[in-house]
Amino acid sequence: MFYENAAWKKHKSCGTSSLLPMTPKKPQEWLQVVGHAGSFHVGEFGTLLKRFCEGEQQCYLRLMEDSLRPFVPAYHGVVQRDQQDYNMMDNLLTHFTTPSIMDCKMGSRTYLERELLVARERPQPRNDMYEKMVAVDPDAPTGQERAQQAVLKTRYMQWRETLSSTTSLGFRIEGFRKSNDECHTNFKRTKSREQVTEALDNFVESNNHIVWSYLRRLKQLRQVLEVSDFFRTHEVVGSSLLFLHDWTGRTGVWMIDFGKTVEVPSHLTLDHRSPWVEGNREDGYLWGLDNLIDILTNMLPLT
Ligand code: I3P
Repeated sequence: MFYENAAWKKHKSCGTSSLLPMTPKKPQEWLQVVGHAGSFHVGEFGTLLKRFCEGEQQCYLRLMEDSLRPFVPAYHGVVQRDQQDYNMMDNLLTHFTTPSIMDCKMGSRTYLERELLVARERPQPRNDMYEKMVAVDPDAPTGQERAQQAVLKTRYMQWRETLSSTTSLGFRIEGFRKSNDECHTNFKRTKSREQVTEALDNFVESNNHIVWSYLRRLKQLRQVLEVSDFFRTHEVVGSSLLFLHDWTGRTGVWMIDFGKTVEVPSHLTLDHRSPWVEGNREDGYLWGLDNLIDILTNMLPLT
């Protein structure tokens, strides 16, 4: 069962989209809070079906052969439902009991370099993004944007990045749902370390054991990212870390959403920490992970 009215983003076949499922009183009862509405179905045998995107499929196929495999949902190929193709992957919630779940969008940039080129060559100002912008800050549009009642997508994305912690910390909280069904999705202006810390503390309900477990997993992930062939050769944009914990103390973090992850030309390798300069394809993913680890570490009492 999908809770489509609450979907944050409209449906589309590719691009980033993730899930915040509802407390699974029955395994098939899901709530899509973050993600493009209608992009997901719960499959059989503990699987999740995500609307097909070829770029994402290529990433999953490569990731299944990479050292990052333990940090992504297992990929099981393409299936059809009602004449629509879906990528089938493990449903990460299967082994949790009424979990709390959080989506953090990683990186200091949320649009691909190629999107920037397209925006320059064929600018397509968008009214929906203008509306979303003025809803948050009526003073944000320029005079020209106000006259057009429209903004370019890249301009909107950059504005979102600087308004949130994406630019300042290299990641942002997109939303979370706690095991008691409390749902928080209003993080567009959550920018400072203090604001992010407060939100994270709310998510883990000040439970140091959970923080410690997340930290251990994130440090393992960082070690693997630093040696992963896949990671070194891909611009990873719009990808999220999915955090899950439940009352048993079980925790997990996985990388999800590879709809905007693209291979870079062979003469480039990325370190994911260097500042972005157009052409270097750097995405700030590891810089963001460093900051996230640092913030979580500071939430623990000094020993
Ligand atoms: C959306 C968000 C998504 C983006 C979407 C934006 O803004 O930045 O990441 O999808 O673009 O509308 P917001 O979070 O403020 O609602 P992609 O990452 O797939 O580009 P879209 O409207 O073109 O789908």
